[in-house]
Amino acid sequence: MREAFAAAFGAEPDGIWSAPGRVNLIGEHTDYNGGLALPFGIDRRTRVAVRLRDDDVVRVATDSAQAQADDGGGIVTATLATAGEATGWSRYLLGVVHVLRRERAVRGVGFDALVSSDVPVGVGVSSSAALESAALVALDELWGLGIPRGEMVRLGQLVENEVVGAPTGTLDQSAVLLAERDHAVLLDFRADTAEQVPLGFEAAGLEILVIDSLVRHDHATGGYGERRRECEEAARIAGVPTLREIAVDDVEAWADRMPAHVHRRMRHIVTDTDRAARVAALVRDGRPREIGPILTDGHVSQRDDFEDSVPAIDAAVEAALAAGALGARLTGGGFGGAAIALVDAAESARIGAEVADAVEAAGHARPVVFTVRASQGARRDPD
Ligand code: GAF
Repeated sequence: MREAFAAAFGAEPDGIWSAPGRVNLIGEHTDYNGGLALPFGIDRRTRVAVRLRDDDVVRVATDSAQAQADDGGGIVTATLATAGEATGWSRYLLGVVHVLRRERAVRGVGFDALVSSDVPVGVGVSSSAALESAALVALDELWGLGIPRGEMVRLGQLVENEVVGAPTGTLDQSAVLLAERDHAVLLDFRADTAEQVPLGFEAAGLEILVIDSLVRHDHATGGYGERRRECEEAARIAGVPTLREIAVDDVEAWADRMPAHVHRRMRHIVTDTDRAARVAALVRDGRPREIGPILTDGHVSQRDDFEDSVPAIDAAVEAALAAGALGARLTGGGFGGAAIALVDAAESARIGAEVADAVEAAGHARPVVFTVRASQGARRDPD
Protein backbone atom coordinates (compact mmCIF):
# COMPACT_ATOMS: atom_id res chain seq x y z
CA MET A 1 0.00 0.00 0.00
CA ARG A 2 2.94 2.31 0.69
CA GLU A 3 4.15 1.75 -2.86
CA ALA A 4 0.72 2.39 -4.32
CA PHE A 5 0.49 5.58 -2.24
CA ALA A 6 3.89 6.74 -3.47
CA ALA A 7 2.88 6.00 -7.06
CA ALA A 8 -0.32 8.04 -6.67
CA PHE A 9 1.02 10.97 -4.65
CA GLY A 10 4.80 10.95 -5.10
CA ALA A 11 5.75 10.48 -1.42
CA GLU A 12 5.53 8.00 1.46
CA PRO A 13 2.41 8.09 3.68
CA ASP A 14 2.71 9.19 7.32
CA GLY A 15 0.97 5.97 8.33
CA ILE A 16 -1.77 3.47 7.56
CA TRP A 17 -4.95 3.19 9.62
CA SER A 18 -7.61 0.52 9.21
CA ALA A 19 -11.05 -0.55 10.38
CA PRO A 20 -12.94 -3.84 9.94
CA GLY A 21 -16.32 -4.50 8.42
CA ARG A 22 -18.82 -5.98 10.87
CA VAL A 23 -21.28 -8.82 11.13
CA ASN A 24 -24.22 -8.40 13.43
CA LEU A 25 -24.86 -11.68 15.22
CA ILE A 26 -28.31 -10.61 16.42
CA GLY A 27 -30.30 -7.45 17.28
CA GLU A 28 -31.36 -5.84 14.02
CA HIS A 29 -32.83 -2.34 13.71
CA THR A 30 -32.71 -2.19 17.48
CA ASP A 31 -30.14 0.62 17.52
CA TYR A 32 -32.49 3.49 16.71
CA ASN A 33 -35.08 1.92 19.03
CA GLY A 34 -32.93 1.98 22.18
CA GLY A 35 -32.51 -1.82 22.15
CA LEU A 36 -29.64 -4.32 22.22
CA ALA A 37 -27.38 -5.71 19.49
CA LEU A 38 -24.41 -8.08 19.42
CA PRO A 39 -22.07 -7.37 16.48
CA PHE A 40 -18.41 -8.21 15.92
CA GLY A 41 -15.65 -6.80 13.69
CA ILE A 42 -14.63 -9.13 10.84
CA ASP A 43 -11.28 -10.07 9.35
CA ARG A 44 -11.81 -7.91 6.28
CA ARG A 45 -10.58 -4.36 6.60
CA THR A 46 -10.56 -0.97 4.95
CA ARG A 47 -7.12 0.65 5.05
CA VAL A 48 -6.40 4.34 4.59
CA ALA A 49 -2.83 5.52 3.98
CA VAL A 50 -2.53 9.23 4.75
CA ARG A 51 0.09 11.96 4.42
CA LEU A 52 -0.49 15.46 5.72
CA ARG A 53 0.09 18.39 3.36
CA ASP A 54 1.02 21.95 4.21
CA ASP A 55 -1.99 23.55 2.52
CA ASP A 56 -5.77 23.10 2.67
CA VAL A 57 -6.03 20.70 -0.26
CA VAL A 58 -7.43 17.18 0.21
CA ARG A 59 -6.74 14.53 -2.43
CA VAL A 60 -8.19 11.03 -2.12
CA ALA A 61 -7.85 7.93 -4.29
CA THR A 62 -8.96 4.32 -4.11
CA ASP A 63 -7.64 1.13 -5.61
CA SER A 64 -11.19 -0.25 -5.84
CA ALA A 65 -12.00 -0.98 -9.47
CA GLN A 66 -15.71 -0.77 -8.66
CA ALA A 67 -15.46 2.68 -7.06
CA GLN A 68 -13.28 3.90 -9.89
CA ALA A 69 -15.75 2.61 -12.46
CA ASP A 70 -18.68 4.24 -10.63
CA ASP A 71 -16.95 7.59 -10.18
CA GLY A 72 -14.84 7.86 -13.30
CA GLY A 73 -11.60 6.87 -11.53
CA GLY A 74 -8.60 9.01 -10.71
CA ILE A 75 -7.84 11.21 -7.75
CA VAL A 76 -10.70 13.19 -6.17
CA THR A 77 -9.55 16.67 -5.18
CA ALA A 78 -11.29 19.00 -2.73
CA THR A 79 -10.34 21.53 -0.08
CA LEU A 80 -11.02 21.26 3.63
CA ALA A 81 -13.85 23.77 3.18
CA THR A 82 -15.53 21.94 0.26
CA ALA A 83 -15.19 18.38 1.65
CA GLY A 84 -18.89 18.26 2.57
CA GLU A 85 -19.89 18.57 -1.09
CA ALA A 86 -18.27 15.26 -2.09
CA THR A 87 -20.25 12.63 -4.01
CA GLY A 88 -19.67 8.94 -4.76
CA TRP A 89 -17.34 6.72 -2.74
CA SER A 90 -15.19 9.64 -1.52
CA ARG A 91 -18.03 11.18 0.51
CA TYR A 92 -17.54 8.60 3.26
CA LEU A 93 -13.99 9.89 3.74
CA LEU A 94 -14.46 13.57 2.90
CA GLY A 95 -17.66 13.58 4.95
CA VAL A 96 -15.51 12.84 7.99
CA VAL A 97 -13.47 15.99 7.29
CA HIS A 98 -16.66 18.02 6.95
CA VAL A 99 -18.19 16.67 10.17
CA LEU A 100 -14.97 17.07 12.17
CA ARG A 101 -14.67 20.70 11.09
CA ARG A 102 -18.29 21.49 11.80
CA GLU A 103 -18.78 19.57 15.05
CA ARG A 104 -15.34 20.03 16.63
CA ALA A 105 -14.19 23.25 14.95
CA VAL A 106 -11.13 21.30 13.78
CA ARG A 107 -8.69 23.40 11.74
CA GLY A 108 -6.18 20.76 10.55
CA VAL A 109 -4.11 20.93 7.37
CA GLY A 110 -5.02 19.13 4.15
CA PHE A 111 -3.86 15.63 3.28
CA ASP A 112 -3.49 12.98 0.59
CA ALA A 113 -5.16 9.61 1.22
CA LEU A 114 -5.29 6.27 -0.54
CA VAL A 115 -8.04 3.76 0.32
CA SER A 116 -7.72 0.01 -0.12
CA SER A 117 -10.37 -2.40 1.14
CA ASP A 118 -11.40 -6.03 1.08
CA VAL A 119 -14.71 -5.31 2.83
CA PRO A 120 -17.36 -6.05 0.19
CA VAL A 121 -19.64 -3.09 -0.62
CA GLY A 122 -23.44 -3.28 -0.38
CA VAL A 123 -23.38 -6.68 1.34
CA GLY A 124 -24.55 -5.51 4.78
CA VAL A 125 -21.15 -5.83 6.46
CA SER A 126 -20.65 -2.08 6.92
CA SER A 127 -18.12 -1.12 4.29
CA SER A 128 -19.20 2.49 4.77
CA ALA A 129 -18.66 2.50 8.55
CA ALA A 130 -15.27 0.84 7.98
CA LEU A 131 -14.14 3.67 5.70
CA GLU A 132 -15.54 6.40 7.95
CA SER A 133 -13.96 4.87 11.03
CA ALA A 134 -10.54 4.30 9.43
CA ALA A 135 -10.59 7.97 8.36
CA LEU A 136 -11.69 9.07 11.83
CA VAL A 137 -8.87 7.28 13.66
CA ALA A 138 -6.33 8.49 11.07
CA LEU A 139 -7.33 12.16 11.25
CA ASP A 140 -7.77 11.98 15.00
CA GLU A 141 -4.14 10.98 15.34
CA LEU A 142 -2.66 13.15 12.58
CA TRP A 143 -4.54 16.26 13.65
CA GLY A 144 -3.88 15.53 17.34
CA LEU A 145 -7.55 15.61 18.35
CA GLY A 146 -7.83 12.91 21.07
CA ILE A 147 -11.51 12.19 20.37
CA PRO A 148 -12.93 9.36 22.54
CA ARG A 149 -14.26 6.34 20.62
CA GLY A 150 -17.82 6.95 21.78
CA GLU A 151 -17.73 10.43 20.26
CA MET A 152 -16.26 9.01 17.03
CA VAL A 153 -19.31 6.74 16.83
CA ARG A 154 -21.57 9.79 16.81
CA LEU A 155 -19.41 11.61 14.25
CA GLY A 156 -19.48 8.59 11.92
CA GLN A 157 -23.26 8.45 12.25
CA LEU A 158 -23.47 12.14 11.30
CA VAL A 159 -21.54 11.38 8.10
CA GLU A 160 -24.14 8.72 7.24
CA ASN A 161 -27.14 10.83 8.20
CA GLU A 162 -26.09 14.18 6.78
CA VAL A 163 -23.50 13.63 4.06
CA VAL A 164 -24.62 10.26 2.67
CA GLY A 165 -28.30 10.79 3.54
CA ALA A 166 -28.94 7.38 5.16
CA PRO A 167 -31.04 7.69 8.37
CA THR A 168 -29.06 4.98 10.17
CA GLY A 169 -28.40 4.43 13.88
CA THR A 170 -25.06 3.81 15.59
CA LEU A 171 -24.77 0.02 15.35
CA ASP A 172 -22.20 -0.08 12.57
CA GLN A 173 -19.86 2.64 13.83
CA SER A 174 -20.03 1.19 17.36
CA ALA A 175 -19.15 -2.28 16.09
CA VAL A 176 -16.30 -1.11 13.89
CA LEU A 177 -14.77 1.28 16.43
CA LEU A 178 -15.18 -0.88 19.55
CA ALA A 179 -14.57 -4.41 18.20
CA GLU A 180 -11.99 -6.65 19.81
CA ARG A 181 -10.47 -9.83 18.46
CA ASP A 182 -12.50 -13.00 19.22
CA HIS A 183 -15.18 -10.93 20.97
CA ALA A 184 -18.59 -9.63 20.10
CA VAL A 185 -19.69 -6.38 21.66
CA LEU A 186 -23.04 -6.22 23.43
CA LEU A 187 -24.37 -2.75 22.67
CA ASP A 188 -27.12 -1.28 24.80
CA PHE A 189 -28.43 1.72 22.89
CA ARG A 190 -30.60 2.96 25.77
CA ALA A 191 -27.90 2.86 28.44
CA ASP A 192 -25.24 3.78 25.85
CA THR A 193 -22.93 1.00 27.06
CA ALA A 194 -20.74 -1.57 25.31
CA GLU A 195 -19.69 -4.87 26.89
CA GLN A 196 -17.05 -7.13 25.35
CA VAL A 197 -18.30 -10.73 25.21
CA PRO A 198 -15.73 -13.48 24.36
CA LEU A 199 -17.27 -15.54 21.55
CA GLY A 200 -15.42 -18.80 22.08
CA PHE A 201 -16.37 -19.95 18.56
CA GLU A 202 -12.96 -21.39 17.76
CA ALA A 203 -12.73 -23.41 20.98
CA ALA A 204 -16.23 -24.74 20.31
CA GLY A 205 -15.30 -25.70 16.72
CA LEU A 206 -17.73 -23.15 15.27
CA GLU A 207 -17.52 -20.71 12.43
CA ILE A 208 -19.67 -17.97 10.93
CA LEU A 209 -20.36 -18.10 7.19
CA VAL A 210 -21.40 -14.95 5.35
CA ILE A 211 -23.63 -15.68 2.36
CA ASP A 212 -23.74 -12.64 0.08
CA SER A 213 -26.96 -12.73 -1.92
CA LEU A 214 -25.60 -10.21 -4.45
CA VAL A 215 -28.91 -8.35 -4.03
CA ARG A 216 -27.67 -4.82 -3.30
CA HIS A 217 -29.31 -2.38 -0.92
CA ASP A 218 -29.05 1.35 -0.38
CA HIS A 219 -30.17 2.65 3.01
CA ALA A 220 -30.35 6.23 1.74
CA THR A 221 -33.09 5.39 -0.76
CA GLY A 222 -34.47 1.94 0.17
CA GLY A 223 -36.98 0.73 2.75
CA TYR A 224 -34.73 1.50 5.73
CA GLY A 225 -36.13 4.99 6.30
CA GLU A 226 -39.71 3.70 6.02
CA ARG A 227 -39.05 1.05 8.69
CA ARG A 228 -37.56 3.68 10.94
CA ARG A 229 -40.68 5.85 10.60
CA GLU A 230 -42.92 2.84 11.30
CA CYS A 231 -41.00 2.12 14.51
CA GLU A 232 -41.38 5.76 15.53
CA GLU A 233 -45.11 5.50 14.84
CA ALA A 234 -45.36 2.41 17.04
CA ALA A 235 -43.53 4.19 19.87
CA ARG A 236 -45.74 7.27 19.50
CA ILE A 237 -48.95 5.21 19.65
CA ALA A 238 -47.63 3.27 22.67
CA GLY A 239 -46.64 6.55 24.33
CA VAL A 240 -43.01 5.55 24.93
CA PRO A 241 -39.79 7.36 23.99
CA THR A 242 -38.44 4.22 22.26
CA LEU A 243 -39.67 0.65 21.73
CA ARG A 244 -37.12 -0.50 24.34
CA GLU A 245 -39.71 0.43 26.95
CA ILE A 246 -42.07 -2.31 25.71
CA ALA A 247 -41.62 -5.66 27.48
CA VAL A 248 -41.80 -8.87 25.43
CA ASP A 249 -44.83 -10.03 27.39
CA ASP A 250 -46.70 -6.80 26.64
CA VAL A 251 -46.27 -6.77 22.85
CA GLU A 252 -49.46 -8.65 21.99
CA ALA A 253 -51.54 -6.30 24.12
CA TRP A 254 -50.82 -3.60 21.51
CA ALA A 255 -52.03 -5.70 18.55
CA ASP A 256 -55.42 -4.06 18.04
CA ARG A 257 -54.30 -0.58 19.04
CA MET A 258 -52.18 0.18 15.99
CA PRO A 259 -52.10 -0.74 12.28
CA ALA A 260 -51.18 -4.42 11.85
CA HIS A 261 -47.94 -3.73 9.98
CA VAL A 262 -46.84 -1.19 12.59
CA HIS A 263 -47.49 -3.75 15.30
CA ARG A 264 -45.40 -6.32 13.43
CA ARG A 265 -42.50 -3.87 13.29
CA MET A 266 -42.82 -3.33 17.04
CA ARG A 267 -42.88 -7.07 17.69
CA HIS A 268 -39.66 -7.59 15.75
CA ILE A 269 -37.83 -4.84 17.61
CA VAL A 270 -38.95 -5.96 21.06
CA THR A 271 -38.31 -9.67 20.47
CA ASP A 272 -34.94 -9.06 18.77
CA THR A 273 -33.66 -7.13 21.78
CA ASP A 274 -34.77 -10.09 23.89
CA ARG A 275 -32.96 -12.47 21.53
CA ALA A 276 -29.78 -10.36 21.68
CA ALA A 277 -29.85 -10.55 25.48
CA ARG A 278 -30.35 -14.34 25.39
CA VAL A 279 -27.61 -14.91 22.81
CA ALA A 280 -25.18 -12.74 24.80
CA ALA A 281 -26.00 -14.66 27.98
CA LEU A 282 -25.39 -18.05 26.33
CA VAL A 283 -22.12 -16.94 24.76
CA ARG A 284 -20.94 -15.35 28.02
CA ASP A 285 -21.78 -18.65 29.68
CA GLY A 286 -19.54 -20.60 27.27
CA ARG A 287 -22.49 -22.18 25.40
CA PRO A 288 -22.17 -20.73 21.87
CA ARG A 289 -23.47 -23.92 20.20
CA GLU A 290 -26.87 -23.25 21.73
CA ILE A 291 -27.47 -19.88 20.07
CA GLY A 292 -28.40 -21.35 16.66
CA PRO A 293 -32.18 -21.58 17.06
CA ILE A 294 -32.32 -18.03 18.45
CA LEU A 295 -30.50 -16.74 15.37
CA THR A 296 -33.00 -18.55 13.15
CA ASP A 297 -35.93 -17.13 15.13
CA GLY A 298 -34.42 -13.71 14.47
CA HIS A 299 -34.57 -14.41 10.75
CA VAL A 300 -38.21 -15.45 10.89
CA SER A 301 -38.94 -12.23 12.76
CA GLN A 302 -37.20 -10.12 10.11
CA ARG A 303 -38.85 -12.00 7.27
CA ASP A 304 -42.39 -11.99 8.63
CA ASP A 305 -42.60 -9.06 11.05
CA PHE A 306 -40.01 -6.51 9.98
CA GLU A 307 -40.33 -7.55 6.31
CA ASP A 308 -36.82 -6.47 5.37
CA SER A 309 -35.62 -9.80 3.94
CA VAL A 310 -35.58 -10.73 0.25
CA PRO A 311 -36.32 -14.12 -1.40
CA ALA A 312 -32.65 -14.84 -2.18
CA ILE A 313 -31.73 -14.43 1.49
CA ASP A 314 -34.70 -16.50 2.69
CA ALA A 315 -33.51 -19.21 0.29
CA ALA A 316 -29.97 -18.96 1.67
CA VAL A 317 -31.20 -19.31 5.26
CA GLU A 318 -33.35 -22.33 4.37
CA ALA A 319 -30.51 -23.95 2.44
CA ALA A 320 -28.02 -23.36 5.26
CA LEU A 321 -30.34 -25.00 7.80
CA ALA A 322 -31.04 -27.91 5.44
CA ALA A 323 -27.29 -28.40 5.00
CA GLY A 324 -26.76 -28.61 8.75
CA ALA A 325 -26.14 -25.06 9.97
CA LEU A 326 -26.98 -24.59 13.65
CA GLY A 327 -28.72 -21.31 12.89
CA ALA A 328 -28.97 -18.73 10.11
CA ARG A 329 -30.36 -15.27 9.56
CA LEU A 330 -30.28 -12.10 7.53
CA THR A 331 -27.60 -9.78 8.93
CA GLY A 332 -27.51 -5.98 8.71
CA GLY A 333 -30.07 -3.50 7.49
CA GLY A 334 -31.76 -5.87 5.03
CA PHE A 335 -33.54 -5.26 1.69
CA GLY A 336 -30.67 -7.24 0.18
CA GLY A 337 -27.21 -7.95 1.53
CA ALA A 338 -26.18 -11.16 3.23
CA ALA A 339 -27.23 -13.98 5.51
CA ILE A 340 -24.99 -15.43 8.18
CA ALA A 341 -24.93 -19.07 9.24
CA LEU A 342 -23.45 -20.59 12.38
CA VAL A 343 -21.78 -23.85 11.35
CA ASP A 344 -19.39 -26.50 12.58
CA ALA A 345 -15.99 -25.41 11.25
CA ALA A 346 -15.37 -28.91 9.93
CA GLU A 347 -18.57 -28.72 7.85
CA SER A 348 -18.21 -25.14 6.73
CA ALA A 349 -16.82 -25.73 3.20
CA ARG A 350 -19.46 -28.37 2.45
CA ILE A 351 -22.31 -26.25 3.83
CA GLY A 352 -21.11 -23.18 1.92
CA ALA A 353 -21.01 -25.12 -1.36
CA GLU A 354 -24.43 -26.71 -0.76
CA VAL A 355 -25.98 -23.34 0.02
CA ALA A 356 -24.56 -21.77 -3.14
CA ASP A 357 -25.89 -24.70 -5.23
CA ALA A 358 -29.32 -24.65 -3.62
CA VAL A 359 -29.81 -20.89 -3.89
CA GLU A 360 -28.78 -20.95 -7.52
CA ALA A 361 -31.05 -23.93 -8.22
CA ALA A 362 -33.93 -21.92 -6.71
CA GLY A 363 -33.44 -19.35 -9.47
CA HIS A 364 -31.38 -16.69 -7.65
CA ALA A 365 -27.87 -15.42 -8.36
CA ARG A 366 -25.23 -17.82 -7.07
CA PRO A 367 -24.26 -16.33 -3.69
CA VAL A 368 -20.69 -15.61 -2.70
CA VAL A 369 -19.88 -17.43 0.55
CA PHE A 370 -16.99 -16.65 2.89
CA THR A 371 -16.09 -17.26 6.53
CA VAL A 372 -15.38 -14.49 9.01
CA ARG A 373 -13.49 -14.31 12.29
CA ALA A 374 -14.04 -11.76 15.02
CA SER A 375 -11.27 -9.19 14.65
CA GLN A 376 -9.82 -6.01 16.07
CA GLY A 377 -11.61 -2.68 15.66
CA ALA A 378 -10.29 0.52 14.08
CA ARG A 379 -6.59 1.15 14.77
CA ARG A 380 -3.29 2.36 13.38
CA ASP A 381 -1.66 -0.53 11.53
CA PRO A 382 1.89 -1.49 12.50
CA ASP A 383 4.48 0.07 10.12
C1 GAF B 1 -27.78 -0.69 9.02
C2 GAF B 1 -27.69 0.60 9.82
F1 GAF B 1 -26.63 1.36 9.41
C3 GAF B 1 -27.57 0.33 11.31
O1 GAF B 1 -27.65 1.57 12.01
C4 GAF B 1 -28.63 -0.66 11.80
O2 GAF B 1 -29.88 -0.03 11.95
C5 GAF B 1 -28.70 -1.87 10.88
O3 GAF B 1 -28.85 -1.49 9.52
C6 GAF B 1 -29.85 -2.78 11.23
O4 GAF B 1 -29.61 -3.38 12.45
O5 GAF B 1 -26.58 -1.38 9.07
